[in-house]
Amino acid sequence: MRLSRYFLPVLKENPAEAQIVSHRYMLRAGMIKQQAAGIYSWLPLGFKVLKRIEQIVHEEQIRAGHIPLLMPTLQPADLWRESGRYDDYGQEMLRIKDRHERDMLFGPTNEEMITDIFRAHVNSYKELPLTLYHIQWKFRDEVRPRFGVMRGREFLMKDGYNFDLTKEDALHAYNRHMVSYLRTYERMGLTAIPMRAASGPIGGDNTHEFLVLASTGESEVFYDAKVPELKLGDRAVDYDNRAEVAAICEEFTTLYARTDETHDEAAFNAIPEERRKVGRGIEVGQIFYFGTKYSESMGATVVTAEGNRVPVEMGSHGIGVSRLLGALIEANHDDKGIIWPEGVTPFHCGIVNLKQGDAGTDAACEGLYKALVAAGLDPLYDDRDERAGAKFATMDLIGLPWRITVGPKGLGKGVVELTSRRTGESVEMSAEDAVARIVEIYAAHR
Ligand code: P5A
Repeated sequence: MRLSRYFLPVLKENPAEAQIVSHRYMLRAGMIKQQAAGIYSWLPLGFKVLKRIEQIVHEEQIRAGHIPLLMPTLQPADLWRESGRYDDYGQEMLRIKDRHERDMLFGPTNEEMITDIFRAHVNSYKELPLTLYHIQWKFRDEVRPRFGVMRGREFLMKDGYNFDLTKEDALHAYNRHMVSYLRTYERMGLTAIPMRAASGPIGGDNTHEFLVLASTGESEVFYDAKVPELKLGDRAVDYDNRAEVAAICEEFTTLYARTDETHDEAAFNAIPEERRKVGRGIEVGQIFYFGTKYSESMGATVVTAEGNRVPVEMGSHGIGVSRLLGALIEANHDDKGIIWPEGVTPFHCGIVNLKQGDAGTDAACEGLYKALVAAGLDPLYDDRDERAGAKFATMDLIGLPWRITVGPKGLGKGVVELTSRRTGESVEMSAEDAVARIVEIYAAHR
C-alpha cells in the first residue's frame, strides 16, 4: 500500500476521552472511530489488525479440530426463555421488538442458539464429540463501556461450544480449548495466564480466565512469578491425545494464579515470598465446563450405545477478539506509539522515502516496494511529500515492527537503513539484503 493513497486519519493531539494508552493510540493511529458509547467503526488500519487476529484464532481452532460456522447477531427471545436466561440476563441484554411485536435480542453469547442447532440435527452418540465455533459480533449493554475496544458494548468474540457424551469427554474438550488458547495468544506475541475464575451468568463450576498482565487491566490478579515464564513454544501438540493435552493444562495451571474472585490468601502465602506477585490483568478469554445446564433445559439429547436418551455434556469457550487489540497495545508500546508483534502487524514493514521527488530515491523505494510485494509481503510505502520527521513520527505511531529508510546519502554508498521499531536499532545494508532480511523474519510467522 502506498500511504498517499491509503486512508490513515492520524490525530496529532491526544484525544481527551482516552484514559489508557491503547485507547489513545488506537484513536491517534486512525484505527477506530467511536460512533456511540462502546460502539466503534473499524477504520482500515484497525480493521487490518482485527482480521490478522481473527485469522490466527481460526487457524488455531481448526488445528484443534473445532468446526467453524456462523450464527446471526439477532436472536429470538423464545430460545432464551427456554433456558431461563431471558429474565436472568437483566439490563446487559439489548432487547428489540420486530414489526410483529416479537421479542428479539442482540446476542450477548450463543449457548442457547447453538443448543438449538444441535438438538435439531444431532440424535446419536455416534455424532459426538462435536465442537462448533464462530467469530461474531456480540452486544452487551455494559454499565460502564470504557477504554475503547477493551470494554465495548458491541465487540467481536470467538465463541466455541463442545458437545460430548461423557463428563470425561467434555473435560478433554475443556483442556483442548485451554491448549489451543495458549497457542493462539503465544502466536500473537502475548503471554496470557490461565487463572481459576468465577463463572457468572454462563454457569458451571469449572472455569478459567486468560489474563494478560498489564497495569491498566480491570482485574486484580495474584500469581506465582514463575507462571508468566511458562511457554508452549513450538511443541507439536496432538489434540486427540488426552494425556498429553491434560499434562499441558496441568503444567500451566498447577502454580498459583487467580483473580480476586477466587483468590485464597492462605494458599497464596504458601508461595515463597519473593515469588508472590500481585498485579492487574486484562481478560482476553474464558473457558467453561457446565455439563448439562443448557442441554437439559432445552432438550438437547442423544441416544447412547445402550439405547438410552441422555442430555449432552457441554462447555463454552470465548476469546475477546476485538479486546485483544487493546491488550496487545497495552503490552507493546512506548512513548512514541504502538510496537506490533510480527504475528499481528497490519503491514509487515514501512518504507520511508527521505526525498520524495528525487528520481534516485523514488526509484529505489519503488524497487523495494515491488520486491517485498513479489515476496508475498505487505509493505506500507510512505510516498507522501512530507518532512522526514513527520514520516518517522507516523511510522512510530502506527507501530510497524520494521522500517526501511531510503535517502540520497545512503544510496550514494549503495545502502538503505533497516530499523527495528522495538529496539530502535538501525543497520545499513543493500536494498536486496534488507528485503531478504524481512522475508526471513516473517518466514517464522507464517
Ligand atoms: C464463552 C463463549 C462467554 O460469553 N459464552 C460463549 C462464554 N464468556 S465471556 O467470558 O463472558 O466472554 C468471552 C470473552 O469476551 C471478551 N469480552 C469483551 N470484550 C470486549 N468488550 C466487552 N464488553 C466484553 N465482554 C467480554 C472477554 O475477552 C471475555 O473473556
